[in-house]
Amino acid sequence: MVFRFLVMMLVAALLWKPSLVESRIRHYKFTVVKKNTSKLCASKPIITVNGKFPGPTLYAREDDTVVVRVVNHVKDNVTFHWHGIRQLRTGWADGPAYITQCPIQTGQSYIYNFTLTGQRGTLLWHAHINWQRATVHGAIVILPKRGVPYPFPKPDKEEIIVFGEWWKSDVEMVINQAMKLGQPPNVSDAHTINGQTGPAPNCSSKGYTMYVESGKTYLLRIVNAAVNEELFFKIAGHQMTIVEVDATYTKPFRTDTIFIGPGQTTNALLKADRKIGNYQIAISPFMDTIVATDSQTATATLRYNGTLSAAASSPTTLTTMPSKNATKVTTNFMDSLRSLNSRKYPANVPKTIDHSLLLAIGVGVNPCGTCVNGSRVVADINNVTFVMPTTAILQAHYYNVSGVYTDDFPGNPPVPYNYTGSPPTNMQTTNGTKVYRLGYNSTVQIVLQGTAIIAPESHPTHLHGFNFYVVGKGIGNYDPKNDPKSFNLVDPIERNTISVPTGGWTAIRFRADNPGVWFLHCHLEIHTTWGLKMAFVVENGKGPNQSILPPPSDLPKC
Ligand SMILES: *[C@@H]1O[C@H](CO)[C@@H](O)[C@H](O)[C@H]1NC(C)=O
Ligand SMILES: *[C@@H]1O[C@H](CO)[C@@H](O)[C@H](O)[C@H]1NC(C)=O
Ligand SMILES: *[C@@H]1O[C@H](CO)[C@@H](O)[C@H](O)[C@H]1NC(C)=O
Ligand SMILES: *[C@@H]1O[C@H](CO)[C@@H](O)[C@H](O)[C@H]1NC(C)=O
Ligand SMILES: *[C@@H]1O[C@H](CO)[C@@H](O)[C@H](O)[C@H]1NC(C)=O
Ligand SMILES: *[C@@H]1O[C@H](CO)[C@@H](O)[C@H](O)[C@H]1NC(C)=O
Ligand SMILES: *[C@@H]1O[C@H](CO)[C@@H](O)[C@H](O)[C@H]1NC(C)=O
Ligand SMILES: *[C@@H]1O[C@H](CO)[C@@H](O)[C@H](O)[C@H]1NC(C)=O
Ligand SMILES: *[C@@H]1O[C@H](CO)[C@@H](O)[C@H](O)[C@H]1NC(C)=O
Ligand SMILES: *[C@@H]1O[C@H](CO)[C@@H](O)[C@H](O)[C@H]1NC(C)=O
Ligand SMILES: *[C@@H]1O[C@H](CO)[C@@H](O)[C@H](O)[C@H]1NC(C)=O
Ligand SMILES: *[C@@H]1O[C@H](CO)[C@@H](O)[C@H](O)[C@H]1NC(C)=O
Ligand SMILES: [Cu+2]
Repeated sequence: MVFRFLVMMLVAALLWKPSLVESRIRHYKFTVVKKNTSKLCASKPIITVNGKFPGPTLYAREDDTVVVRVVNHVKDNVTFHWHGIRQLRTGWADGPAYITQCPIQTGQSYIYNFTLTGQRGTLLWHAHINWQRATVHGAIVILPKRGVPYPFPKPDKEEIIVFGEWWKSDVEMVINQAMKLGQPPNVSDAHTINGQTGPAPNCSSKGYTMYVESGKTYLLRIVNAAVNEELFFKIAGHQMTIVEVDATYTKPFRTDTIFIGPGQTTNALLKADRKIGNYQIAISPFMDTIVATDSQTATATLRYNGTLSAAASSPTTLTTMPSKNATKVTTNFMDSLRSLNSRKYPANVPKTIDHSLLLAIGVGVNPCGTCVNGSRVVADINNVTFVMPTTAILQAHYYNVSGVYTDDFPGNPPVPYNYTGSPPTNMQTTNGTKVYRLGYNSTVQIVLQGTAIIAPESHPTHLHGFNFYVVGKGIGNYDPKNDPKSFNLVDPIERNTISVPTGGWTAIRFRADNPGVWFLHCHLEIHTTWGLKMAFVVENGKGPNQSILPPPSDLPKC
């Protein structure tokens, strides 16, 4: 009897201990410094974290607390965003400048402190001020809790693959010049894969090499950190199996082409099942309208270890990329994405909706006395071109400071029109710092409706603080009567950034269970700069753990 009791105690102790040590605090130090690059198309100083491009990978496990101490040693203001991390009650650590925090100024430091709850997979971190994220970005790997397996066959090895966009000029000069002229900015000069372009005009980089062993399976953790471009990704001769996007598991499916927007992440299994040799890896842009893009294909190499036939000097099996306007490839890819929706990882799609919003997103043209044509291109949501405040909205909300924002953001276009067919000839917008208020735990449906003002475009739209379910999409104007009939409320993909198709719409749903101020914006940085952004204020709940936590004592001041 006693013996049995002791055994039970022992078992209990053994079971108890791992859960005590399971969640850890992970400390990182991010020193923001300028660093000369020589490997790439131009030797120039770029802003980096710890001198690295791409920056360091942040590793943690689900339930861990991550503490990143940022020290700013550059002349520019900086802020950091942990893209896709829910930041439950810790909006102070979310990072978009003037939305949740004032910038970390030269010589200052700030500690980002947040806990990873209910998420596992790949995400990315990036600077969230001006165009700094062009060079200030890196991957986030959230491993499952200790002892919890992946819901797919365990890979032999994992590989992080980060895409970027490279300008020979200083990026802040590129955007400043565009804003001064009121015109679109110069497109980038090259794309990068793990910080290297591969052979490209006037670029010396040989390109990144990924080594594999024949027969082994690799988990590719793919991050699109490009500034203004949605990308296609291929590996010559190989299929990949998609298993996760934006740190949520998917139903596995095989594909030879991945479509990935800026801010999105994709995990894919790659089996090294081809003849030993060299295979080209490539990325190229997607753009199915008249908008200019950087058409340079960046290349890297998948190299099998083993024999001479795979030596660096051996020929490489090449791949052909989809054309820039290959809309069908993007549609096929997006239509194949489904939530895993298993017992363990259910899709909790809101079935009833408290707030139903229609957000018309696109560009416009406003008068500008000092611009070349007397006008400037802007962007807007429901005809509001967002004006950045000079104090962070979250602080203004928390301390009840008036005059920073108004809470009259329109939930519907002020004047409905034929969004994708015959847009108004008056392309002017209004401007303002407006937010939309949501009650704690209310349910929200947003239909993101693209417009054809100037030209229709695809908009990879990102919501901070939440994952949402993508319940429907279509081409043309959203039809509130008929389109909901075909919504997928069973296993829609869950993510934090979604491409709204060119000249079409996408419907998303989420539960506002995270109090704070949460940015919604196009992740094409140029559209954000032009004003395609707004914020939600989610009220505190009444329960004990339903309020935003107090701000950290080192929160930067404006
Ligand atoms: C970086 O390179 C430029 C020229 O390419 C040079 O003028 C400058 O001194 C270098 N800066 C550092 C910090 O090495
Ligand atoms: C991070 O936040 C937790 C509370 O969530 C606190 O206990 C801890 O001291 C903080 N760490 C740092 C380094 O600020
Ligand atoms: C943008 O491109 C134009 C035309 O090629 C060039 O004259 C200008 O210097 C570029 N701007 C920047 C900031 O690189
Ligand atoms: C490469 O550099 C040369 C010399 O600076 C220039 O004339 C040429 O136009 C460049 N080519 C490309 C494709 O940028
Ligand atoms: C493959 O070869 C590279 C380069 O020689 C080496 O760094 C790497 O460790 C090898 N990997 C395996 C799995 O053998
Ligand atoms: C895509 O662009 C190519 C030219 O690059 C053109 O020939 C083709 O018709 C276009 N396809 C579509 C569907 O617009
Ligand atoms: C604006 O000016 C540029 C050059 O200054 C010109 O090429 C362009 O056609 C003008 N656009 C409009 C809409 O007038
Ligand atoms: C919208 O405009 C397109 C193109 O002009 C037209 O085909 C379509 O019928 C219009 N839709 C409505 C609802 O008016
Ligand atoms: C947007 O607002 C401007 C300025 O008030 C107005 O002139 C224009 O008609 C509005 N456009 C739409 C589509 O609502
Ligand atoms: C907002 O609009 C007003 C009136 O149209 C204009 O005077 C002001 O300059 C605009 N502000 C910004 C930041 O664009
Ligand atoms: C939010 O609302 C749902 C549905 O009414 C309820 O099941 C859930 O417990 C609520 N969550 C919180 C945190 O209040
Ligand atoms: C940095 O941020 C502070 C606070 O908002 C602001 O006053 C200052 O002008 C900014 N500096 C630069 C170079 O933008
Ligand atoms: Cu956009």
